[in-house]
Formats: sequence, C-alpha cells, structure tokens
Amino acid sequence: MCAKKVVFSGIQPTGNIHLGNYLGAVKNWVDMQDAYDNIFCVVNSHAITIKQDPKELMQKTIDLACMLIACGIDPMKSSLFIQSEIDYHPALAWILDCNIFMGDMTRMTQFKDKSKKNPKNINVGLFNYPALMAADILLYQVDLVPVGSDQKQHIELTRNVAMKFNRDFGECFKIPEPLIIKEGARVMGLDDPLIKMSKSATGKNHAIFLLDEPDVILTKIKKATTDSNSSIVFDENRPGIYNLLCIYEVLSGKDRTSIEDEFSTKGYGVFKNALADIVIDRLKPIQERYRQLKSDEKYIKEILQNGANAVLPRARDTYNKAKDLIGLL
Ligand code: AQP
Repeated sequence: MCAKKVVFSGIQPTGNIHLGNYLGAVKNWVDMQDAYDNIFCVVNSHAITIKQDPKELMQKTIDLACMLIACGIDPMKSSLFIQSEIDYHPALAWILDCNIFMGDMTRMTQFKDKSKKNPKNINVGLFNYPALMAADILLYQVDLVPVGSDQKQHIELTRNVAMKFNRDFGECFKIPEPLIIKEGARVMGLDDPLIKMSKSATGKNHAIFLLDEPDVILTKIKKATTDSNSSIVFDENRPGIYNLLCIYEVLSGKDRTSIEDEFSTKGYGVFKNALADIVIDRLKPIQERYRQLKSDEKYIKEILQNGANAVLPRARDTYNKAKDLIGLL
C-alpha cells in the first residue's frame, strides 16, 4: 500500500477566524483529512510580524486551536501544533534566508499590502515572512499545501528556494504543490467586495466571523454591498453579488445553473435571507462545539502537545540534513 501524501497548512492567530479563512482553507483541511497524512499549525510566530498584545496573543493561539478542532480537525487524523513550540522553524528560515535573493523577496505582494496597512510597523519580520512560511512547509517534506489563492505567490517562492537549495547543496527538500480549491479560494469583504475578507480589516460589516451570532450574520449579509442591478447571476463584473453567490455555492454544494434558476427572478432580499440561513446553519454546530471545547483548555493543550511531539522528529531530520549539507556544525 502506498503511503498517504503529506499535507501541511497554517493559520495565524491574528484575530477572529472568518468565513474566508474557513471556506478558503479550514473547510478543505477538514474535508481532505481521510485522504492525507495531515499536519496543521497555528502559526503564532507569523502573527508577531504585526504588533500583538502578548497576553492576548497567547489566548488567541489557544482559542484558534480550539476553533480548528470545533471546525472538524480531528486529532486522531491530523497533527495540530503551535509553530513556536518547534524551534526548527526559525532555524531553517535563517538557512533559507541566505538562499533567497532580495529581488525575489521584494516581489511579494502580501508584504506590500501589509506594509500599507501598518505603515508605522514595517519590520524585518514582515518582509521576511515568506522565508519562515517556506521553512514551515519544507521542514515536513510536504506534498501539498492547501491554502486560499492569496498564498499562491508564497508557495511559489517556497518551491523556488527548495529547488535552488537541492541544486546547490544536494537533495534535501521535497518540492510542495499548492492546493487551491477554486470555490472559496478568495472570499471578498462584505463591505468592499474588491478587497479580500481579512481578520485585520476594521470595517464593522467587513467579515462574517465564525463566532458571530445569527442576528449579526443576518444583519451583515443584509448590509453587504451589491449593486443597483437586481438580477441574480454569477457575473464577475458585479463583485458584490458575485461574492455572495460564491459563498452560497460552496456552502450549498449546488451548481451555478441551479442557483441562478432558483434566485434569478427573486431579488436580493430573498437571496440574502437564504444565504444568511445557510451560513447560520453551517456555523451553529461549530459554535456549539467551540463553546464545549473552550471549557476544557487542558484538553486543547494536550492535543497541541501530542501534535508537536508527533511532528518534531520530521522537523529535526530535515533541519539536520539542511544544516549538514550547508556546512553548519
Ligand atoms: N478572504 C479569504 N478567502 C479565502 N481564503 C482566505 N484565507 C485568508 N483570507 C482568505 C486563507 O486562510 C488561511 C489562513 O490565513 P492566515 O491566517 O495565515 O493569514 P491571511 O491570509 O493573512 O489571513 P487574513 O484573514 O487576511 O489575516 P490577517 O488580516 O491577519 O492578514 C490561508 O490559507 C489563507 O490563504
């Protein structure tokens, strides 16, 4: 029997997890758990590229792990751990840093976007984020990295540095492939469908958070930006209604033609109510499970410790190999 492919992905504890994180990443992690050998990571070291309150960051890290389990990450099928528990991540990032050209790093669009959002804290870590992300992935000899489409450029950089290292020093890293499921790959802000839904955006109606109460979800969807044209069809040139229809498509599992047949003549009000119903229904069991798990932090910490113990040997082996190949004692 051939071994299962290894999947790795991470998520930052930078704020409340939203529908974009869920549909673009976490839902896919959960759906594919049986098919792969899964490693998932709360990437708290990435989170400090943006200023964080230390106590809050610790709590948000545990809460996010709790939410991932509530969403369906099963510790019996997946290793879930906290990035800062394994020191090989920053150690390998340094080796990779010395093998990534400035020109390649300066092309990363996320750095440009995040610098604009945080003009008073454009730190070296923010610039260097993709090297740490490459280390996260390469340490585990990964086949696939399921992410939203915003991370495609970083995975490309990861592949390039891995290939360069293997060429220059000898075979060390498996070359990972991005796994971007088209549906849900880029959920846009409800208040502004031209920008990606994001944890750190401040608009009151920007994102649906997984812990939002039903009435809040309904209000946010009702207030979502659409346009003056009332027909309900999948048209990328009408980004507001297109975004809402894409969310409905992933959550309902229906195809585009049947969704258009169902709503095309019904107007935005009816469609928005149906979308709110489906979002609320999907989030309800996740919220219930989250509340149960939250009352047992010891259990969450145990899962995280077991996850770290399970993945540590892989990280150690890869790091030692890279260190040896590059001539570090
Ligand atoms: N809007 C989105 N649509 C689809 N997928 C998304 N992802 C993020 N936003 C969307 C995917 O979620 C996973 C975890 O993301 P992250 O926490 O590592 O960081 P991010 O991409 O920077 O997410 P945010 O929400 O925008 O956080 P902040 O505001 O802190 O920067 C990734 O797979 C990502 O693709």
